[in-house]
Amino acid sequence: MKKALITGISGQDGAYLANLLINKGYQVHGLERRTASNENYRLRYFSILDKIVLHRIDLCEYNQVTKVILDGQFDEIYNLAAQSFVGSSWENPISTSNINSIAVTNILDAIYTNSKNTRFYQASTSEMFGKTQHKKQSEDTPFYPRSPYGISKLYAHWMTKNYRESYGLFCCSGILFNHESPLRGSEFVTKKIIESLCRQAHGSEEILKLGNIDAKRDWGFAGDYVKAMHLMLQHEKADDFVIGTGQTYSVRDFCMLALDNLKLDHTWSGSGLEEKCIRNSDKKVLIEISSEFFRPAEVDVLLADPRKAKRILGWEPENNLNDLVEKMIDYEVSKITS
Ligand code: NDP
Ligand code: GDR
Repeated sequence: MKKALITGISGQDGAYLANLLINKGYQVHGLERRTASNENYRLRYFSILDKIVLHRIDLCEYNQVTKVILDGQFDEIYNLAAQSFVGSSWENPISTSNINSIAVTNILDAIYTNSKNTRFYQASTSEMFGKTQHKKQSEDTPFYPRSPYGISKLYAHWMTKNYRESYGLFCCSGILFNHESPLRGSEFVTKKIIESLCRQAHGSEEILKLGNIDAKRDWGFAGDYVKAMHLMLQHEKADDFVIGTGQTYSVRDFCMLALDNLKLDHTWSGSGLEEKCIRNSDKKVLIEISSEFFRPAEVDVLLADPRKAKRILGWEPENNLNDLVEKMIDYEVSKITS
């Protein structure tokens, strides 16, 4: 039986990955922080909480990290723990850097010192491309991060590569583009849109307030993306891979897909901060723009070139954006109507 450790197991990807590994027969251990607050609702959603060995440690404390890795002698470690919300990384640049950068060095060094045969996965991100000058982003595209989050992840990305090249450790970075699911945190734009529009379709008088709806992202389904993480650690050679769909859509496009799916006939009017989306039947404002949700520096457009992952790992996304929107709406509506 293979043994895996997942940091950030209480998050979206942690839950999908834990479920995947348990179904493959792994013994799964998870790290959570002492101040963990979400009561592992995502692990409960998959009914797997009682199948996981949980450890409560501080990933920024080297001695605690070392002990878990030395005692565990894991076959695979997936490092998913992070302050993952780009927007709040400007308000919390230091704590973001501690968990997203320094904690990764703690894990890498603990593996090097105590468990050299452990295979390591680092959750890198398309945010490292940031203000890219390239239409599509592959493993060879230069990085230009635009937020404390992107910069902290780039440090960890290079550190992962460095431990691979310096010591021959099996360390991979998955450069994952945005991926969403019914279990996405409510602060991220897709979940925020789906939650509010579902409530409005069921009678709520609220108005959805958004920031830059012209930003474009390559959005996929988290359930597909955790399969890529696992495939990377099964491959004969450690390497870095871009994971995405190869399609990009604006936040406005995402809103329109959700509005259509919910049969909310609508009209957009105005521009800039005055832009609104209005329901045709009763002229209720569904969406408006608020300066509160604009970022100090924006990543305008991201688009993956995931050909290497297809060629070497045989990985391809199984769900398109429509499938994703449907899954997210079904989940939300079932919560409202149950
Ligand atoms: P989530 O925000 O859903 O989960 C993040 C996890 O990290 C949670 O378990 C959270 O614990 C934990 N965490 C946060 N801060 C700390 C801390 N200081 N100490 C220990 N644990 C902490 O993110 P996702 O599941 O969406 O993403 C997983 C990883 O992949 C992250 O590293 C993210 O940056 C990266 N990534 C995500 C992408 C996406 O589109 N989803 C794309 C590319 C990369 P708690 O529940 O206690 O808050
Ligand atoms: P992102 O995801 O920053 O790409 O990071 P997010 O969903 O937060 O933003 C996507 C785009 O939407 C624009 N936007 C808004 N965003 C939020 N959250 N709320 C709003 O009201 C809003 N209005 C417009 C943003 O400006 C942005 O352009 C996600 C995270 O999962 C990271 O951890 C991960 O590394 C990257 O994806 C890839």
